[in-house]
Amino acid sequence: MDIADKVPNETDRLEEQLLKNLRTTVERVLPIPHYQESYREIGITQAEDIKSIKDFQRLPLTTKEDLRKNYPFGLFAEPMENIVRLHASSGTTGKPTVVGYTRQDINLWAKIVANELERAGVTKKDVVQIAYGYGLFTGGMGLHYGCEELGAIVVPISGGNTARQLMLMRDFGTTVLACTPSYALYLAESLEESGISRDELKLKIGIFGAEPWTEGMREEIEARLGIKAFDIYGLSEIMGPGVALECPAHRGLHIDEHFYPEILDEEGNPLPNGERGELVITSIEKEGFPVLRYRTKDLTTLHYGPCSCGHFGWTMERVSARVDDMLIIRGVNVFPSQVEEAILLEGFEPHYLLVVYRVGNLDQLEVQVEVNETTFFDEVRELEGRQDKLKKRIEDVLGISVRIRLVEPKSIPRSEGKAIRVIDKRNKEG
Ligand code: DLL
Repeated sequence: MDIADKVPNETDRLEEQLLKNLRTTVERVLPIPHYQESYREIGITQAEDIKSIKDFQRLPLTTKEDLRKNYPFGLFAEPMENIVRLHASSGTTGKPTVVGYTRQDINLWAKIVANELERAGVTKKDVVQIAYGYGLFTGGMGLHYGCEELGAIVVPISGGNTARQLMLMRDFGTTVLACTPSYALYLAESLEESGISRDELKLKIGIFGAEPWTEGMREEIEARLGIKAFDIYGLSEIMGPGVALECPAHRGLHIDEHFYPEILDEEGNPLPNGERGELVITSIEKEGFPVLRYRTKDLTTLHYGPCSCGHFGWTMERVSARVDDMLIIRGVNVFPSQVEEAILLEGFEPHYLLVVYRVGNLDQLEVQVEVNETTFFDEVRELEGRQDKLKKRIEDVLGISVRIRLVEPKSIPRSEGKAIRVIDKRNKEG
């Protein structure tokens, strides 16, 4: 369904409202030289020049590069005296991207996250253990303010110190765990070795995001922790966690109405709902750091319409990958999530690493996969059989030959934040 598929009067009203909201963001960014210059080039000097969604879609896209060029505060729309918080991306190369929030932005963010958590079933009676990192990363603080707004009890433990996490989870009666899916899996694994039994815990809900994860990974975490897992999406440039979150129907992540999403193809042309491409987001009502048509580099598909939970609007499918994560191996596009799915389908642990290297001029992909303690002592022949099956499944999915290396239990580094899934040695060797 699209906005245009609703009853005509309702359609006009929704489109008019959306346009009004988008014009407000345009108005807010127009005094910023970066936006002003690029908009003037296409004849837009005032918000009223945007007369339709089509006009809006002519506006230039904003990229991470634009944020870097305007480092640190060049794209802020409010004087610094009105900014009350800064966050920054954890980028490993170059300058970080910096975002600023006014007090109203912080309140809005808290409300958005609180609404979404409520829809996922979190209540003020819940004890929420926030094991996302606190600091410049938006994960910890974003969830923190949202939970407080909801009235839930917050345990601001941040990431790491796994034994302590488990002890407090038991002693405080934690009911909701918020962290990356890879850390949730690590906690589940550590729980099994900790001497604390699952029956001693009161966990029931997981709010997991900040990195791509598969449906198979969800099933694994849900089974091992005995919880319902919800996918939460967000990025610091737009606000932080809470741009979208699943509801109990688990039919995609509902995008909050303060964000206007679009999907673009590789050339930057808009794609209709239902088609997969790069997600582009415009913030609505943000003051300190409004962003217009920001290229997220995340690949997903949009749908528009009602959900059984009462939400009406845009829903995005899980982000399976980032454009940046795509490896091109011998001309073939490879995403780590395709390998993760195959690994789980063959009954291996979702602890894996893709190592890409070059022999002569030929790219090679080695998939390192952990075996667990039980299978480690299986007959060599049995293990070889499973390894061959996994190899065949991955090769069928990717369409290129791969090398599988089964590695010892616990030998792939565990992550307390975003997991590292790929080591690309080609450039260093090349
Ligand atoms: O990761 C914000 C966040 C914190 C989201 C906690 C959810 C929970 P950044 O560090 O700026 O912000 O990274 C943003 O992470 O563009 C995606 O590539 C990826 N990402 C975030 N959530 C998901 C998700 C936070 N649910 C980048 N699924 C985004 C897949 C995700 N990828």
